[in-house]
Amino acid sequence: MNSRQRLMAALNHQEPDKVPFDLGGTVLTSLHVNTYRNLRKYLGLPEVEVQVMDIFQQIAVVDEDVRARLGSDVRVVSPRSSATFRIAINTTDLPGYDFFHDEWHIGWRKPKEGGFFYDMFDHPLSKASTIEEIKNFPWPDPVDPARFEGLRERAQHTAETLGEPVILGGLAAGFWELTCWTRGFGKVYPDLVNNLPWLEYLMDTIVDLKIAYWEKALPLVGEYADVVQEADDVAGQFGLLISPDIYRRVIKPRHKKIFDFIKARSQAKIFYHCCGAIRDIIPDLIEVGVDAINPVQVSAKGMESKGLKRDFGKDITFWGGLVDTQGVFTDGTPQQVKDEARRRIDDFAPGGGFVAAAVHNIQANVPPENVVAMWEALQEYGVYGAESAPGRRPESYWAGYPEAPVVVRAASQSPDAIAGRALTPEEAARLFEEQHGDLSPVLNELKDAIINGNPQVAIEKANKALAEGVSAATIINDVVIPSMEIVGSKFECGDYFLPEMMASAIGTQGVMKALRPKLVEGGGQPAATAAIGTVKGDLHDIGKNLVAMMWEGAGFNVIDLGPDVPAEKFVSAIREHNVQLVGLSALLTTTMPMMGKIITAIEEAGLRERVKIMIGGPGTTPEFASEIGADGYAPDASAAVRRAKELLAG
Ligand code: B1M
Repeated sequence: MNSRQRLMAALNHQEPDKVPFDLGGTVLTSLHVNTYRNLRKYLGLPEVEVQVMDIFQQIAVVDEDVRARLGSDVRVVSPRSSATFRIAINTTDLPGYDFFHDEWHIGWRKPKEGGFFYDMFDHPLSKASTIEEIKNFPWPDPVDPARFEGLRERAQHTAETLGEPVILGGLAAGFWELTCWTRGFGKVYPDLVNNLPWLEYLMDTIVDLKIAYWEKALPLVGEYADVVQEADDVAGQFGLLISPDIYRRVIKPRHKKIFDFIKARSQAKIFYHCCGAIRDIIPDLIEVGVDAINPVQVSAKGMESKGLKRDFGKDITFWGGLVDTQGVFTDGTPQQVKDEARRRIDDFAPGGGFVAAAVHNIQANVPPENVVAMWEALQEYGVYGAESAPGRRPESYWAGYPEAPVVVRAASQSPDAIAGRALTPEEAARLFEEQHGDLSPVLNELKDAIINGNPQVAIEKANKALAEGVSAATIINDVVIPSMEIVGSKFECGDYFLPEMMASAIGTQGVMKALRPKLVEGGGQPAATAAIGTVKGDLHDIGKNLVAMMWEGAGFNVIDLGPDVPAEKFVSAIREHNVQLVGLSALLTTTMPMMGKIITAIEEAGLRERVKIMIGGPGTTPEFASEIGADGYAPDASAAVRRAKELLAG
């Protein structure tokens, strides 16, 4: 069986000779360049100049010698850039960073010191508000002939000469991702709540560009296109970022349009990448024609391998999930990695429908011996028909094997709500009623505008209340803070997702901006001053922004230091602003150790006694918080408010 036959058998839910393996086959299943260099060395292969497969993620092209040695079965065939576009890296005009703009005019930057990746910092449509601006935007030409030069020949070579499957790359990223990247994450989620027609126009413009690309690429590559690659991240660690309802009303019809178009013109299977906890929408993905999901983030909520295979294994292929960089891959022993890989093979491989790959690109902190241990597990346990084949283990093996957890769909994704530590929305509403039930009409309207995520009305009503003589302190204490408590409880119980929560929080931010000067004039004080940032090396800021907004909504004066924040900046913020609460956010296992370093720096500056320190982010835990000497941990933005108040009170 060659690699092409092996992969196609797996995708058709048949057992090939062995589980197909993807190492470096796509931009979502490769290794960080540093890890790749280490792996080559570990395998005793000669030093080579490592080619970068994707400049943004700094992942490597896996060379033929490694592919042959480890038997990778997958190879992407991607379009080239348009004729007019070349990346021009600017090393001078943004202090501390190298940066460039891509052909969608999105700005990307990499920290000069210790930066692992290029990340977005400039979203070209972030200030746009009219349809005309979308129409007049200089969109890249999806059918520029330069993109397609040699595409068919490369596909033919891959399929016929190498006997490998052709994974046909798409135009840049998924339509939703491109919407987020051009508009900006901070704008796109609230737009889903209160600017939807405009946003839909933007989405449809991008969908049309993508379809124009597929219209040309598919007939050109023809019978060689085995798999096409699409990607749209819509989930985080504990659940979807958007509600299933918004997915179904807004995103799914556009996925369907693109996938139907592809399926009508080719036999290709659809590979769809989406990180995080996507269990709730897997049936929808199956319905719109997705054949394989990646990266199967088994550490995310509801994504346990055995349960996924049990519930969806007949209809979808799991492409990934072998070992997760959020777990033992990074800090476990090779034996632990092997055990983990073996368990995933056992779960996913029986009956086909499994393409073995790590959960997402293998990060810069994964030791090479662990990459090899993952591969060894596959050689030992991933051979169908063998004594040790998936599903043919001796009885002794199964003793002590974890049972597939039965997934009970809780209304809530939040650890605090599940544990009963959070107020339910009903309790929060009752409390509001008891404490502030006799609000004037304008304050009632302000409350509704905050809870329903209508920023403009919220600001208007706050100003009207001020004009009517209500004090800033009353507006904040009697309306803003308890309204945001209701919003937080809705988020924790799963009624609200990122868009609704951000829309409310943006309204609150605007209200607080208008009220703060009046509060100072009236001799009022903010509840506390907090400095928050995502730690150095980490540019994920959606969660941090949400925590900052919720803290602001709880009446704190918040100094948002941004993403990629070094220890010195936290230290100076504490000194300059008389900070009482420090918030550290990190989403990468490569940057979590930076949290400990920042705490040490605060100690060394003699400031530790002055502040409480809270941490959060999907890889962090209460145990990790105490290990590094933080005072507290919160799993989400609403819990972060509760914890902050507890810490400051204690
Ligand atoms: Co990235 N990414 N990403 N990413 N990304 C993760 C984190 C990852 C888990 C995905 C995966 O493996 N499947 C993975 C990390 C794995 C690991 O660490 N081992 C990962 C990776 C690897 C990467 C890159 C390296 C690219 C790559 O190779 N794939 C690259 C690195 C960039 C960098 O930082 N230098 C990268 C890039 C990106 C995008 C730019 C595409 C985008 C970020 C956009 C942005 O933030 N401006 C992105 C996204 C969106 C994600 C996922 C899909 C979602 C994260 C998110 O925004 N969630 C994520 C998957 C996942 O989480 N499982 C993933 C929504 C947000 C509201 O939740 O941030 O968790 P969250 O915040 C929550 C809580 O955690 C908590 O409250 C928040 C609100 O409820 N919280 C706190 C957060 N901070 C807190 C602080 C507190 C208290 C609570 O006190 C102070």
